[in-house]
Amino acid sequence: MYDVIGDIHGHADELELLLQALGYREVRSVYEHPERKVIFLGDFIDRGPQIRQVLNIVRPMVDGGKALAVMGNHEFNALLFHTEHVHHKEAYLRRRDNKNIRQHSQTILQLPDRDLADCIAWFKTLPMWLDLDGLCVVHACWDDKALATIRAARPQDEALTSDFLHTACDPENPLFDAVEIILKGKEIELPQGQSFADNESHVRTATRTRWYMSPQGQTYRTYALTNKIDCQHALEQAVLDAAAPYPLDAKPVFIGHYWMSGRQPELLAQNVACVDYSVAKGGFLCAYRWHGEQQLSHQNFFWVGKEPKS
Ligand SMILES: [Mn+2]
Repeated sequence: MYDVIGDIHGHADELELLLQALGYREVRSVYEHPERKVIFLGDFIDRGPQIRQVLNIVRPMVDGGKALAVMGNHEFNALLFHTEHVHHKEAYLRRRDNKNIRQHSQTILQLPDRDLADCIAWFKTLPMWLDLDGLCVVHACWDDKALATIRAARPQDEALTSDFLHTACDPENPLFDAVEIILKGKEIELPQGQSFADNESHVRTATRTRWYMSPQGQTYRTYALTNKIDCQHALEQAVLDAAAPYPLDAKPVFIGHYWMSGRQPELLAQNVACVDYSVAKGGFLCAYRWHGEQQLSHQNFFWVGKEPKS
């Protein structure tokens, strides 16, 4: 059975406290549990102060069979940031502009070049999702069509190739959208003239959606995965047509990524749990202790750290 742990973003102290609270103990410097394994949801790097320590806890657990892990968008971005573009000399697949450098800066500052290269090689081996007996795990969104597109480009979860990374950076190629959906979730444009300010005060005209819900009968406000949108228009037909809600009787799916806030973790649906509670923004590091249930319970959340500010 599994304990699913959300986005860590360089917060090793909280990770150790959480593992200890869940009954994991260090054996020859690797955390393990006699009966359980961790599943890490990705986003190990960037933002926080202890990125190297986090990787030094997570990697030996995964490599030693004490944990599984999927890739987060920050690991994927790091792969692109450090992969040279084959057609553009001295350019990288992820533009090294101020915004992208700022987002990745703590990782670059904290990891010596050799360690960083070693981590990049390891990130390439991470699967983008896990479809296990009784549960599914993905960083941001479970979408069968997107999974099939990625599967076709990476048949056996082999290490990501330079070819794959180049193709995934081409907005004209279906692999681009597929990776965006799986690692960042789905967004919809708000109706003309509508916008909102996100947590970092950026004005946005698109919003992340509650992709797992049926969009029928919903408004922009209720279908958005943020409470900052007031638009009460019904969703446009194109949004309804493009939606692929996650069936209530499907295996439970665990996600991270969404910087949730609140006094305590809540389920998104009876079979959908987000375990990212914003440890890197003063919130807490969260886990779900799964016992095999199809219908999830909010009582199975564990967390350490402060209550996230909303
Ligand atoms: Mn993320």
